[in-house]
Amino acid sequence: MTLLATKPIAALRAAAEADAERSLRRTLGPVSLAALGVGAIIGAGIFVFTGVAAALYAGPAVPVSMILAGIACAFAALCYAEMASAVPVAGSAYTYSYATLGELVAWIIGWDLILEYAMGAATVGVGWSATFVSFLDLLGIHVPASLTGPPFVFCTATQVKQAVAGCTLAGWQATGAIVNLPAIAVILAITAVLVVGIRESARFNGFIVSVKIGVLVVFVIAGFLYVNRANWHPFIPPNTGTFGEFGWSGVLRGAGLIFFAYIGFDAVSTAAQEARDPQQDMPVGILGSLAVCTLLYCLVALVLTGLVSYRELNVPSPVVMVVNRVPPLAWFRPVITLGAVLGLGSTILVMLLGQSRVLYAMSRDGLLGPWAGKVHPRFRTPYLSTIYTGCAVALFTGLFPIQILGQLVNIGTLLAFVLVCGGVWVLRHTRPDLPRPFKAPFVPFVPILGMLSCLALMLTLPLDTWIRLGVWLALGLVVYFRYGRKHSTLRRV
Ligand code: ALA
Repeated sequence: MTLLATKPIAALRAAAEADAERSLRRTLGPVSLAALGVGAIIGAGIFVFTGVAAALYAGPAVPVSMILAGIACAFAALCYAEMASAVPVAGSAYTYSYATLGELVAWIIGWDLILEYAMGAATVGVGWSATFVSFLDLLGIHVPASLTGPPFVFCTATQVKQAVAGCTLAGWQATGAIVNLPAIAVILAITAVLVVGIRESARFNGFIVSVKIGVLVVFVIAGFLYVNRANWHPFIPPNTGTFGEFGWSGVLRGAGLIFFAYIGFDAVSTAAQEARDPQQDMPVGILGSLAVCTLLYCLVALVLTGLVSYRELNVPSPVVMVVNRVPPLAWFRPVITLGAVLGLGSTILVMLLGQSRVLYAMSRDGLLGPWAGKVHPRFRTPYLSTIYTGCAVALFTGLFPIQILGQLVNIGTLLAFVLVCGGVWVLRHTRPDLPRPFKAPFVPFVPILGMLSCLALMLTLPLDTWIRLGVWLALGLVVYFRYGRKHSTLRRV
């Protein structure tokens, strides 16, 4: 059997029907679909990365970066939706590609999704920690800095030039901190919740989504009153001479980083089979949630860069910092801090849940060891994969700086998008017969533009990030050829 062996879609559907988990079938309209997307999307991207993107790459032009990243996501999202509707089973890009593109591509995507979900959770964990520490400060509880940061940070030449705190030499630098303890604690706590299997109830999720959006809307409205327009000039600060450090290349690199803020829209595409009228509602749901987020993000970024100089925004929780800096907004600090703590917590939960499901699916297919598929006898959750994921994520969130983690998440997710867009195009030729309740419009243009725009965003990321991706994928291939290929249930059948 070749590396291109695919899993029969009929078998997938039958398995899905037998899966008791999937008994819930709702009829989602365009508005509920968009709300689902917005809930999954908003997280550390806006609360944390907007500051970094403005301070290091794009300056006040960070909304332009956001629009560019949003457009790339829109193309990819339409392709995701087609894939999800053609293979209507619970799962992620991993399952879709196994059914359509073959085992090797599925393995690569599954392995790559670890960067999206596990590293994503680690990234948001760091953002959560900074916000939580700021919340404790408000209560008069001060956690020592040595316990709230990574032991090392990576400094670019520009950060050294700008005398960014802690950066005296380019490259890895000791920070004096030992470990990011709150980040580890939140990951372990959420892991415990997932093992016990408390499902996010729809009402609780809805509440957190409203809180997240509510605090950002109030931030925009209240903040606009105190904007100092001088901070927006120059809108695109001149390039420093290095690619990606301000100027248009900086706007592009900013888009490569702020892309993080959009991850999660695939939640809408996975709900394709629950949509009332997928062909009509999915594009509205997906593009609608992307449009709402883009608008909100741009406004937040404008207020952020208008309240203080973009140079000051390279901090772990810029939104909270800015509110703190403007005395008339002091009343808002507890509200936005608590809103961010809750909102980021829910993003971590969704990501850890996604990761354990992908590992579970890979184990069920024989590509990973049986440990990842073990279901707890009482809680009925894939507890071992959840616990291992939680421990690994805790290690990364406790020891690594947020930019390094975030860039790795982005490059991994962008690669998955490129493969999914390519897959949709290929499938139109190889499996024209496949029923597709939702079809991406203007094929092949949409998939091609999706691939090109995601590749362009990947190219804006630093070389180090590419090297890390290469090492990760190489490791994945070793695992596949030494284990997965021999144990694949599809092969054994
Ligand atoms: N889009 C999600 C966030 O910004 C991953 O946290």
